[in-house]
Amino acid sequence: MKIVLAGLELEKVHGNFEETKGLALAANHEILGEIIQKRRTPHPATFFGEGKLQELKAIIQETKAEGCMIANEITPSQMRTLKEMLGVIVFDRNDCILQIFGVRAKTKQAKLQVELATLKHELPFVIHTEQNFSRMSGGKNKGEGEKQYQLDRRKYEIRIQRVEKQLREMKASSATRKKKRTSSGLKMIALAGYTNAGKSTLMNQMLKQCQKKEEKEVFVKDMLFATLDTSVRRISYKESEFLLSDTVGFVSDLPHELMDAFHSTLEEVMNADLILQVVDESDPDRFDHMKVTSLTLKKLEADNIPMWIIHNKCDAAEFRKNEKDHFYISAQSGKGIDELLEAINQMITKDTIVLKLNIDYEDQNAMKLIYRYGKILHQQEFENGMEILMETNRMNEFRFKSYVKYEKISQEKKTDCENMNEQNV
Ligand SMILES: Nc1nc2c(ncn2[C@@H]2O[C@H](COP(=O)(O)OP(=O)(O)OP(=O)(O)O)[C@@H](O)[C@H]2O)c(=O)[nH]1
Ligand SMILES: [Mg+2]
Repeated sequence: MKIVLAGLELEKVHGNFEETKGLALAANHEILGEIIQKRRTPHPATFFGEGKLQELKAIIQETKAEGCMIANEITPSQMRTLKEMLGVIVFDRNDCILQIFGVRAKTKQAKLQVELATLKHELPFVIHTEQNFSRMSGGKNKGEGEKQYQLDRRKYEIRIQRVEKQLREMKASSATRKKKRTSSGLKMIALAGYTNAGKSTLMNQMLKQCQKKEEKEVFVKDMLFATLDTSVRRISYKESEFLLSDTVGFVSDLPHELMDAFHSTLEEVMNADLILQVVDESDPDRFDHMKVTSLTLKKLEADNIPMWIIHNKCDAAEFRKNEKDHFYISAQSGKGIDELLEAINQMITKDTIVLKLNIDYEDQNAMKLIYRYGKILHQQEFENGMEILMETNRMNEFRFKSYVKYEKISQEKKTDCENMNEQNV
């Protein structure tokens, strides 16, 4: 749609204007004109001040724009007033994000999540119209018009309930899948970060470097919100095996209806053992984007999960700085990925525990497991079986729970046991 982009620069800035322009373009709008007003607070009725509104109207007429996008978030009554005064389609930043998500959603779940967010976003506008109509008719006998508005609201409410039910059913089946993954005992590493930072490219590059050809690549494109679902892949690198998840990217002030609707998609991030925050190092606004990511993670209550910063697109950026838990890579060319994989391997393998196992001599299965996943520190033979002191990675603990009686030993005891071993030798 051909639009004029109009925004208020408030004390509390909603995103930045450049980012909003990016959103308008991502929703396939053509920006014919731009206008910004500085104001402490929005005008309660018309959002912009009187003079600016006249200016905006003139630009719309001059450029023959079909619509006006407001770079901020506006109330239902401001929306109605602006529509009447400007005589064109009016939508705000949240509508624009919903439009993008609407076009990008491919899977059934993503489509339903976007539909739910859109319905919930539009419902207050429908209610406002209904109330406004009721006020105008002075609450007398309900006319045809008012009945129609009531029917509209009812339609919204019924549809919301249906979509919520379908999503609940889908969530139940994805919970079973997730349970299976969790019971695999593997560490979950989640890619997170601003949209278009290169999360999906990084996932594909890690799969490529680990030669997991059977694992499907994920979709990559130079556009905002290319990914709207969560994909999880199993990656093996040296002694380590872990799960990597790629999910929807963040943008400032994501509409809360979208955050709610995408909650289950974002659960992989919320349940991760480690978050890799991908940052587009070539983007001058990357520091703002990092703040957005931190805020979003906080909203998801995922801000206490360990996080490494992955500075991506280093092929297109100039500076390079070395900081702890920071990595400098090019997901596209593969540069720096081996260092990242090595660090992950280190993190996973150093997480060891010591188990004391009592095993029957006949239990061949247990011995196979011990040789495959553990390192024997001490072994003592008794009449009915063996007592084995074994070191293994924490993620393998579950394998032994179901097969043999075990007892977890502290690190100090491990040292005792090593001494004991040395004496035995
Ligand atoms: N120059 C350069 N471009 C890259 C690099 N990594 C990714 N890109 C490009 O950046 C764009 C976005 O990449 P994606 O992997 O789709 O980004 P994303 O973070 O998954 O984006 P969303 O799914 O939209 O949130 C694509 O055009 C990639 O080719 C890199 O290391 N260098
Ligand atoms: Mg992506």
